[in-house]
Amino acid sequence: MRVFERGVSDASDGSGLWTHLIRSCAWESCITNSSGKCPVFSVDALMVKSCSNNEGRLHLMVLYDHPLSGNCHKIRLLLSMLALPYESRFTDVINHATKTEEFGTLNPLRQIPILMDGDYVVQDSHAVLVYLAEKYGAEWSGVDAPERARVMEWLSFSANEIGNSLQPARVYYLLDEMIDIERATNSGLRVLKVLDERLAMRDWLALDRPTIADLACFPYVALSREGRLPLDDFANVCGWIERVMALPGFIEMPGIAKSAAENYQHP
Ligand SMILES: N[C@@H](CCC(=O)N[C@@H](CS)C(=O)NCC(=O)O)C(=O)O
Repeated sequence: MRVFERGVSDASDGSGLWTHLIRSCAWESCITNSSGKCPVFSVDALMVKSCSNNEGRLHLMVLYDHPLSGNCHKIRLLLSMLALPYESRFTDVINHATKTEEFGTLNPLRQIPILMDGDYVVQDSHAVLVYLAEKYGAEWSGVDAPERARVMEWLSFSANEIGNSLQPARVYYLLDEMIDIERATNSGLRVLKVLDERLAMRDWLALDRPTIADLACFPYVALSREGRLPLDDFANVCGWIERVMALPGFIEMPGIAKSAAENYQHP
């Protein structure tokens, strides 16, 4: 699978469609045009990979997104791993772009990520992961009740335990947001211990294969150093981070780069 990042400006046909496609997707069936500059997609690839609504019309999914958001990165990872095209709509959450009345009609909690699949709007990173997996890649969410329940346990862990510890600890140090940092740090250490114990005997959190449970928990664990919670004492967690990073379609975000050893300390 290849991700084309270069030649984006050359590739725009004025509608912005190509730009979005190129920015957003990992395509298997791309070819390069004669100038060697801009990727050209075969009609077949577009038909296969584009999404259709209930009337069968083709459309591009829209992700309300911010590059520094770990919650948005969960969705970016799954979209990339499923090779689904989408438009990343920059939402300046740091400067309160979600606080408007208009945004409140999309998500009354005024948070990102939000996914629009045609007219259908899904808010909350975990709900979006479930939606995308059920619709486009069922093996990512569990194929029967016991599997799905196991995946849900870890989605819940991500929303509650990680969302109330590693995520706010990071925001405290990155954005000076006032929180009870002592409590977040202590909870964060407990979270990392639980994960490390879980991963002592297994490669993936929920099942014997990667699922949305791993993608949900991944970003804020991999970013935990930014919340001054280094991973030096959590060797199993470090091994799992490497396995997630090795998955086909894995994409980086600021603070989570394959090449940057300083992202986290390997013991
Ligand atoms: N439970 C939500 C949490 C989403 C969340 O915390 N989003 C942050 C950005 S990463 C946000 O929009 N914060 C703005 C705010 O809460 O006012 C999810 O998993 O999507």
